[in-house]
Amino acid sequence: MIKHNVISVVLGGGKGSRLYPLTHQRSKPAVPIAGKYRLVDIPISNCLNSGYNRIFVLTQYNSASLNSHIKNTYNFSVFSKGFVEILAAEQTNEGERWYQGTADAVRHLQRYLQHHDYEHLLILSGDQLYQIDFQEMIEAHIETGAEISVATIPVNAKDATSFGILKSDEAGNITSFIEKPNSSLLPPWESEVNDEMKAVGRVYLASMGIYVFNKSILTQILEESEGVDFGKELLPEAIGRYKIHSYQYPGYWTDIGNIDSFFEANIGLTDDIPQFNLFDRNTIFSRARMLPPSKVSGTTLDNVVIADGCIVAAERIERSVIGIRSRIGVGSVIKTTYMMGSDFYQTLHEIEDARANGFPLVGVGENCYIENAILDKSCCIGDNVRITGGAHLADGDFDTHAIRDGIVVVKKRAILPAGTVI
Ligand code: ADQ
Ligand code: ADP
Repeated sequence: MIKHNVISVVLGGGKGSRLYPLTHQRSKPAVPIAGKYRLVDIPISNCLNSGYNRIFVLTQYNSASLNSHIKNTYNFSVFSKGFVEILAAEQTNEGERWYQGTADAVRHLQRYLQHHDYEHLLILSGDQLYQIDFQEMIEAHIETGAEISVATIPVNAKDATSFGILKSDEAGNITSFIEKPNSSLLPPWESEVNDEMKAVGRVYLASMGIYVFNKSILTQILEESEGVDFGKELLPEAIGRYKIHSYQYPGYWTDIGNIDSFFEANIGLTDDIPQFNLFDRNTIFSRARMLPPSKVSGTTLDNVVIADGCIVAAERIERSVIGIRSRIGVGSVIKTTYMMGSDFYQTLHEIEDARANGFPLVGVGENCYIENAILDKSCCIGDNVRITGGAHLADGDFDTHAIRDGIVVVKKRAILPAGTVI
């Protein structure tokens, strides 16, 4: 039974420049993860699994893939009040204007919220991998009499500089907050944490960028403050003025804002017991595509997550995620790679045509070697291509691919002719 009157807001992304080139042709919430989902499916599924089905997704710009994904995935019955609605910055009536920050995005949403009945606004980041029961968070928010709640998690000193760090009193009230402190400022920000956390140096309490606001408080704060960002302005300004509760989350949570963390989050799914559990009772919702089952011939698969609709004849694949409709040719070896798959199948006729003209087919050709790479959707990798990502490669941006932290990211629909070496 859902007792709470909640609307959720997913902050779908600023420019997404840290995820370039994956965000070159699509908005950040639409970036494909885990072979068959989109980033935005994670926060939305968390909301739906918590019983909260009124959801806005705020994004800087609309993309065809985001729209079609939301439209084709989140359909509620006419008997339900549920909706998932995208609001893009460029679409406001005041003309084209970028959201200046997270709070500014929510300030724009206020107009739309007027027409809805709710008590609590649950604000979520769009680029994180986690499974939380938000009902428990809202329950704690109400029980503690909080006006604002912030979900928090202990982190180590290295990570602490990338997050909002806070201190709370024994009752869990947040007494101070600093956004992304540099390491010289860190020492006084240590918190009391349990022995397990202390043993691994996770002694700083980080904001997960997940907030609950009482309706009237949020309206007041957004009116009073000129700030455009929750972490930089609104939260620090609210300390001491409102009752802000720290909801400490004990489970797995990771921020997937850049290529390196995006790659790690995907490859992490291939671990024997992954920290993020796809095989959970709670469904992660995504588009139901009605694809055929995958067909694998003569391949040794070791810690591989493989989505629907693939045709795989590779020699060996290890520690990799293979996305929908992937085709991988005979003799190829793929290691520690996230292949997103394809949006379409080539027909037998198209395949014949491409072969006759010496064009690589969509997917990975024969006798390729691919390691430490992300292959965006629908790339055409010719036969005998070698991609060996790693620390030896400097960051760079090229026609067909980019290199970020040693990871080779082959761009969407890129064509790598037979024999290419990266
Ligand atoms: P960051 O993630 O660095 O820190 P920010 O860049 O503001 O903060 O992003 C928060 C979320 O909002 C992300 O999902 C982002 O994509 C989205 N977003 C950013 N600008 C947006 C805009 N203009 N319109 C729509 N969406 C936008 C925040 C907090 C920290 C906290 C970390 C936890 O500020 O205190 O520790 O999240 O990840
Ligand atoms: P992404 O998944 O990379 O974010 P989209 O969801 O926009 O991007 O990609 C799906 C697109 O692929 C759809 O617009 C669809 O029309 C297109 N598509 C489908 N079939 C074919 C095809 N046979 N050839 C080229 N494009 C196709």
